[in-house]
Amino acid sequence: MTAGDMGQGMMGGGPGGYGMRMMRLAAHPAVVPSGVTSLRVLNTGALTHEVIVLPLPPGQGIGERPTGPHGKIDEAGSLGEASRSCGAGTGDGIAPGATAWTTLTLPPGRYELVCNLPGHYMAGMYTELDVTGK
Ligand SMILES: [Cu+2]
Repeated sequence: MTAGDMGQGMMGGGPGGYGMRMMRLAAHPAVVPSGVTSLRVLNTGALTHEVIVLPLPPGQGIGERPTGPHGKIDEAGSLGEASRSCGAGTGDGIAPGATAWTTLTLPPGRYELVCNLPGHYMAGMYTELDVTGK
């Protein structure tokens, strides 16, 4: 999957002003079988990003989580995180051009992959990953 943003050319708009949907996450593939999944994230953007895996509650769509005063969502219940440049698991964020990875065991269900750096979720950094039964 990839985590991207539009690069320096699009950074105007004042403090925190990234605008809507100028950052994105894309999962390839977006549907995987249950069991052990290796998540590999390439940061194609100009900013540092991360990817956190959260279960998607029934009836809830991606992008619907409320953001707090710091522009972050509640990441309680996270099942895994890839945020270490050129490494596995949790780190200080994925530098531009770097790859991060993590290995998860996911039961069937719907998941939301998010970047929870301040303001990034609001800017569109979320995508759905569906896990199917065998
Ligand atoms: Cu981000």
